[in-house]
Amino acid sequence: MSGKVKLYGEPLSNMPWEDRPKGTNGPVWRSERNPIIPRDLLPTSNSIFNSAVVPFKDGFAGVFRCDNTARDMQIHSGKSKDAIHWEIEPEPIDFQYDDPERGKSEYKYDPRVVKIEDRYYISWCNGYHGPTIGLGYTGDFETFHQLENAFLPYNRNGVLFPRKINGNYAMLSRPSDTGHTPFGDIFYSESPDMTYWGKHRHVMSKSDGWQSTKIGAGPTPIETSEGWLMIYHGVLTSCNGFVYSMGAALLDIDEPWKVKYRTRPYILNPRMDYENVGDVPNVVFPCAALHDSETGRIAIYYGAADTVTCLAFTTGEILVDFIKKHSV
Ligand code: BMA
Repeated sequence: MSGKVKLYGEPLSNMPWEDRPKGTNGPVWRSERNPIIPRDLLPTSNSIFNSAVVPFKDGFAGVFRCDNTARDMQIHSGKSKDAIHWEIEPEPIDFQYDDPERGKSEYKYDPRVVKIEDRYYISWCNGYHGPTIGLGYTGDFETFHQLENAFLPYNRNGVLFPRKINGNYAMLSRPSDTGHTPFGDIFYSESPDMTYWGKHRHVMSKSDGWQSTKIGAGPTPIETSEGWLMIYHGVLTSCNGFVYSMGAALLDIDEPWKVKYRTRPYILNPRMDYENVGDVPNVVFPCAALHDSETGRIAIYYGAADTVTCLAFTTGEILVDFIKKHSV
C-alpha cells in the first residue's frame, strides 16, 4: 500500500470501495448506496442492523441482527458475492450444542464475526438471565456450534481479536447492567481455550462530549504497524435521549489494554435521515470492518437508527493520521 501505515492481513481486492467524495474532508465517508440492507429484506423482519461480515471463500459471509415483527431479537447468517447485496437466511442460526444449559438464549443481538485460524468465531449479546457475551463458531456458515458464554451477566459488546495475543485468545467487552446501561467502559480479557476467560484489564473509560455516557468496542480490531486499530461507539446523553457516534483508538500490539491514542472528535455521527429517523433515532453503531492489506482500504459496516445496515469508508493512512492528530 502507499504511505507508511501498514494494515496486516490478507489482500482483499474484491471488497466494496468508493472514493472519498470531492469537497469532503472527514476521516470516514458514507457509501452512496446507503442503506445497503433495508429493514424489510426478509418478509419477517422489522429491522436488520448492527451486523457483521467477513471474507468467505471467493465472496463474503455475515451474521445479521434481524429483529422480527414480533420484535424478537435474533441473529441470521447470510452470504454475498460483493458484500453489498446480501442473501440472508430467513430462519435464525440454529446453534448445535451438547449441554442444553449452554444453548439457553432468551435473545441474541449485535453479532461480531472473526476468522481465527481455521474457524469463524461469532460473538454476540446473549440473553442468559440478563445480557452477556455469547460465543460460537462455524467453518462453513452452514453448521454453527455454540460455546459457553464468556462471562457472567451483565456484559455487552464482546469483540474478539483476530489472532491470539500472548498465546491466548483475546476479547474486548463492556461490563454493564440489566437494562439500557447508563454507564460503561471497555475491558480486555484473555482465554487459553475460548471457555475460561481471565487476566482482565481495563482499556478505556468514557470521556467527554460524544463519548461522555458510555463506550463499547465495534468491529474486530485491525492489526496495523501503529498498533491495533479499534473502531468503537460512544454515547452522549442529550435532553432527547442517547446519541450514538463512532470513534477510533490505537491500542498497543502486545498489551492491547494500553491505549496509545484515541479520538477526541467523533469520526462519524448520526446526521443522515436514515441515521436520525428509525426505531431508535440518532444511532450509528459499527460492528464490522473489511480491510485490504494491499491498498489500506477499510469498509466499515454499521447499523443506523436500529433499523438498517450501512457502509462507510476510510483508509488506514487517513484514519490513523486523524487519530494521532486529534487524540484526547
Ligand atoms: C445499545 C444496543 C444496540 C443499540 C443501541 C441503540 O444498548 O442495544 O443494539 O443499537 O443500544 O439503541
